[in-house]
Amino acid sequence: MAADHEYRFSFGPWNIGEGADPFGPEVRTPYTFAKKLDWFESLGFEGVQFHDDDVVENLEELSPEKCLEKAREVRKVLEDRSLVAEFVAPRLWFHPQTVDGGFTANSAADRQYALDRTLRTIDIAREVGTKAVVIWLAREGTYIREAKDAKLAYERILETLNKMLAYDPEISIWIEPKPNEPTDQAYVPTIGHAVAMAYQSDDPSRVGGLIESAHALLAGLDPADEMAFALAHDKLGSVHLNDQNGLKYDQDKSFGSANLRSAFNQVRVLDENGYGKRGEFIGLDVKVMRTQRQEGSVDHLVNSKATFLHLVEKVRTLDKDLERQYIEARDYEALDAYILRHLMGISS
Ligand code: 3MF
Ligand code: MG
Repeated sequence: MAADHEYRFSFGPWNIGEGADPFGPEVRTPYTFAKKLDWFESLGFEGVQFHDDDVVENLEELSPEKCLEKAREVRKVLEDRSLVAEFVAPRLWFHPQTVDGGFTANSAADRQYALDRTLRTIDIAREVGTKAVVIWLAREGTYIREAKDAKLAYERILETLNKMLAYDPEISIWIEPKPNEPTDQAYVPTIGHAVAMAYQSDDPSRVGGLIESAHALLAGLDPADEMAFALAHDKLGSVHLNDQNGLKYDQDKSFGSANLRSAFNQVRVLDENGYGKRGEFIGLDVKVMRTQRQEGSVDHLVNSKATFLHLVEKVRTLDKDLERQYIEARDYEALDAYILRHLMGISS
């Protein structure tokens, strides 16, 4: 198996969850943040992904100074354990003032709330020790298209990106595209949209994307090709590897669980293009099955990481000569069969 230390892994505290879904409550008891950090260490995950309120609980109730002090405390806790914050993302979908979205809300007061909270997230990111801010545009969309002016919405998103860039000359913004859920129709649904917005921004070099496998699948796109597109533009800040069984609710299944070949191709595009060599993380945005008992709360993380490393091995042990021969002969049937045999571990 490929060596762990060649890749840096990350996930967010929300990935150790209690199993609540829209039809039922929690089925496992929550673990403390400290216990979750124990797992980061013991399972070999160096990077911690945060929402702003994962770093500073109840941040709305604290003064800006107190909030930054708390963020510095978290940084110290991470440093003591040799962990690092990978990014911080403003949680712009929970608060009453984000019901109609943040940057694209029809209410000017709500848009101001979203901007203020995002700039505060940048302050938190700085204090907790990362220069990356992720923007998942959760409610920036509509349930019926007539509810918002879509062109104006894109202008407003761009305006926010520019305000963020101007606020702190050192931060990078990674847009995490998703085509739907919780809204029906979301703005910036694919990495192509995100990259276009990056080029349109005041500092394209500081705007990129974070690609989540399931989000690409929900858009009917191939996650590996989405990653290739971002890599071709040098705009792949991070990834959220997971899986998704068709066009359903956002499932966040373990990596490779629904489509092992798609997972193989994601690992292939990352590994063959040197992703990770500049410190980029292999992020996992996976959810354990609701049926899992308390003691199995992190099995999905263990399994996803192991699958990733096994697939790195599969990528590196592919017979390149054979692959080239099949491609030169335009014998894609033979190539197809060879890939399947290779994934199944059949040597002849
Ligand atoms: C939703 C997501 C989010 C983002 C997270 C970080 C809760 O489908 O994937 O997870 O990844 O907010 O930006
Ligand atoms: Mg995600």
